[in-house]
Amino acid sequence: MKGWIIVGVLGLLVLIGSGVAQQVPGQGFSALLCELGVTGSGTFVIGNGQVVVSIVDNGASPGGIGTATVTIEHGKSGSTHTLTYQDTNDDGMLDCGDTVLSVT
Ligand SMILES: [Ca+2]
Repeated sequence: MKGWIIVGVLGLLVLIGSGVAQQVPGQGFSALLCELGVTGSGTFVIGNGQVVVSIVDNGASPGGIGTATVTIEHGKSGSTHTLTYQDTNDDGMLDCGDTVLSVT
């Protein structure tokens, strides 16, 4: 079961890393926050370190709109994206339960 989650996360990250972030639904990224266990800023290693996701959360007013910088590294390549989110669960930071509005 855990393996399938990792495969799904890797698939999504490959999509993002391919430069088609604008086409990745925010909904997919919202699910990714839960799968990675994101709470604010942090670094998350997926698999055996094939993919490393670094998040710098700029915070949000509780219930408001926030932004975070997301860097995805896979092998020797990497990409940086700006994520805009609605702090749906009113805790002032990016975590599972928030709605990702856009990823650029
Ligand atoms: Ca939140």
